[in-house]
Amino acid sequence: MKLELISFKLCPFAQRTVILLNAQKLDFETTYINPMDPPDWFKEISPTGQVPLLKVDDKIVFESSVIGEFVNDIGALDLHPKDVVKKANNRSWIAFYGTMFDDLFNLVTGDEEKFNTAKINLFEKFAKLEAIKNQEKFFNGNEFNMIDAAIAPFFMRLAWINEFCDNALSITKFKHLSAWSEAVLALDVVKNSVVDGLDDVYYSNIEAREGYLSTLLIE
Ligand SMILES: N[C@@H](CCC(=O)N[C@@H](CS)C(=O)NCC(=O)O)C(=O)O
Repeated sequence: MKLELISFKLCPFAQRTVILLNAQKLDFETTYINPMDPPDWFKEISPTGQVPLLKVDDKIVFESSVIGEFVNDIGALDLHPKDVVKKANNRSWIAFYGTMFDDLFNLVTGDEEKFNTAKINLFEKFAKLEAIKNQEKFFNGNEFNMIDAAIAPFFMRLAWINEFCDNALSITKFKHLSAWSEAVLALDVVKNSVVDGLDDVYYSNIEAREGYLSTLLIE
């Protein structure tokens, strides 16, 4: 089975796929495109115009959460809990993260009003996650699972924003969430899921968006 990931270096959803492919030690090729200015061949094969897209031989799988399930199906490890209720619950929270990525986008691109609204929305969601997160290292215990991989790109961007913008979105008051983020970001499979220097690119992206967040940059 030949796997080709169509990706964009800054895309958190594509990063999810990289984490899972690497966690499963699966071989794959990567083709980078700019989804804001996509080549014609991409428009022809992508139903949504979005990355990530996984080519499996000549078939297309799209939507990062579905790609994640597929990678789990073909991988040697089952990165979901065995218990079907826990598994469904994990998938529900993975769907919940989707709106957090929307809030993050609004935080990076929005004016002060949009920034403040997005921050309130996001912190309400953090409180909900904090309330259900246990003392365990990862969401389900000591093992890194799909539910951790799906939020890893979010934690990475949040950590960058806090580093670049004087802790503008500090989550230290959420003890479980903070510890979970640290544990996830410490993993090699997460660290190695982005190209070198992506933090600098992210910094430049915040600057270039000229939103309220860009006024909080400290370097
Ligand atoms: N729900 C999609 C979201 C993917 C997504 O938003 N990708 C962005 C790049 S990070 C994209 O391709 N944007 C181009 C567009 O929407 O036209 C997934 O999880 O795969």
